[in-house]
Amino acid sequence: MSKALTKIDRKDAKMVMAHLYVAFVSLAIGGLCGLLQVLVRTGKVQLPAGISYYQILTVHGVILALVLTTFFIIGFQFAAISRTAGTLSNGIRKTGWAGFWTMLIGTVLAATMILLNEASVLYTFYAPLQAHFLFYLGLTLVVVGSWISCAGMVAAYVKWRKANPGKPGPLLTFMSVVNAVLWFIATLGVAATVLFQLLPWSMGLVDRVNVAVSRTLFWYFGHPLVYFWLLPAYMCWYVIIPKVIGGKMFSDTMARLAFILFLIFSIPVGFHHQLVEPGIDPAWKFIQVILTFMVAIPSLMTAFAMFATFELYGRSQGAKGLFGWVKKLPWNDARFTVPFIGMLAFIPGGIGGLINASHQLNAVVHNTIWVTGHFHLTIATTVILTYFGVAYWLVPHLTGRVLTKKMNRLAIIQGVTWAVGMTFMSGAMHAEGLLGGPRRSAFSTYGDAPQTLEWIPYQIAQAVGGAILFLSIILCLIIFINLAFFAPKGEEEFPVSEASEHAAQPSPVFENWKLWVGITAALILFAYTIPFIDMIQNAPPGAKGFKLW
Ligand code: HAS
Repeated sequence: MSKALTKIDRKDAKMVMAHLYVAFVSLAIGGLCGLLQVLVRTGKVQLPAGISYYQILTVHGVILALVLTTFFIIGFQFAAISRTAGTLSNGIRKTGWAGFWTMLIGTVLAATMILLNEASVLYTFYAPLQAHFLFYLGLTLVVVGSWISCAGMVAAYVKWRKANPGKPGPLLTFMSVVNAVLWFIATLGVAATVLFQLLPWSMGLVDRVNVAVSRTLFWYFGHPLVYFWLLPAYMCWYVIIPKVIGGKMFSDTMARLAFILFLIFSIPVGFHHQLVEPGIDPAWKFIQVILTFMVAIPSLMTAFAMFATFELYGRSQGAKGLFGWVKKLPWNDARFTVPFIGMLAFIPGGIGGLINASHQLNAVVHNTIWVTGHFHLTIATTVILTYFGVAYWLVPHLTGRVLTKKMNRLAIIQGVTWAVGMTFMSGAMHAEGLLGGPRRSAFSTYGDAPQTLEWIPYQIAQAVGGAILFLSIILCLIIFINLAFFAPKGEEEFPVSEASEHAAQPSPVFENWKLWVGITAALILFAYTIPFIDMIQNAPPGAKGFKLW
């Protein structure tokens, strides 16, 4: 490899690696819980020592959906900023460490309460299920830690802008900042329900909680949360993948526009998770469904940009015919193939999302295991395989090692086994959901009701898929440990693509933050103010806490 490779500073690398260690330890714990769950749901296996299905399910959801993702994203975004806007200042690096430790303490606190069986409330922690107050406190620390880190990212961007007046911010840095701003605005909802409702209620300071307000605040946060997960994957698709395949980015402007559209449209859409809930006027649900279809647009733009990148590259290599370019793609390179499998999964995953968002169809699938199938395609395949694909070059880049041919081959096997396992598991979840099989539910034949007996073959298929996925997780962990500690020393590239020479310079308007944050705030106020007033003015007496486990 050439000596001209831009390396991330060693101190920055250490801070990023700390985040990645937590993310991959979370993968190991969460993956094991996932295996146990699918086994329990076959009806043939029981958990030992009185451990409940719901306790394991809570660990699985919290550690994978909240902990793994947040640590990976913050680590990756710091790496992206350090690589494209220059080495972090000491102050910003310290902010990164402060965020890391705050999040870690919060994680340990929340995990301890789950393990003590004081918080089997699942990852959505819906009221009136009531956890121990230390669980909510732990989650609060995770969010506060993430704010500290995101503030560090914004500070790095502001510093770069001051040093480079008039220039567009480096694309990966710009994208990281959009995701950080999205996160600040989105987490206000979860912070509000935890601080003002769930903490005082779980500490016994108040007796009852307004469930509709709490769930609405949760979903105000919960939907943009999925884009907080998705945007780092899109950073890889737009900026890193073109370089990996040897081509160029289709359009820098289009990438920036897609990210700004996510900022604007990803928040005022939470009602699409509450379409069957009472207490919300259907007109407001309808408005938020329309906004949900708007937030699909930047993903459709991304699909277009990816096809364009691949096709332009293929044709530059002499590809002929409509699909000749497919053959020119570097299928033997895990840095491309693993995220590519993620892209493919987003075709059915995205279609499933549009089905969920359609009000009438939502009545068919809501609270069925179809929804679990949907998010195992989106977060647990599209996003997570892209994260793995990133880790396969980022970890050796940070540890001063290389991705060897052997590990590259193993990584491709990892991606393919994931695809096979997920086809079985998520496919069977979708099918069982259409037959009415519930989600968030341990094994039961409900007194041998005939309808429930139809679900069992699908539950067995899910266990087969889940077992294959667990093997794939073991492969991934082997590769991670190898790249972190044992791979030969050397230089692994942090690939960053340039825009195609035909692409226009990005307009400065993309960095008019007052404009974009202003539009976002206006849309949020429009979509939520009246429904919130309604929920508070016409509130029922509220619910006492339930502990059903
Ligand atoms: Fe979702 C529920 C609607 C995207 C995650 N979603 C969930 C839950 C999770 C989740 C975790 O409207 C469960 C929450 C819970 O616990 O209750 N979702 C959508 C919609 C989209 C969507 C409209 N979801 C995601 C993403 C997620 C995610 C992304 C995680 C990362 N979702 C819903 C709704 C519910 C829901 C309802 C509630 C259901 C209920 O009733 O409870 C859209 O953003 C999807 C747009 C995507 C596309 C696809 C574009 C395709 C691309 C790939 C291109 C491929 C290439 C490769 C280039 C339009 C970009 C091809 C190359 C070749 C050579 C062929």
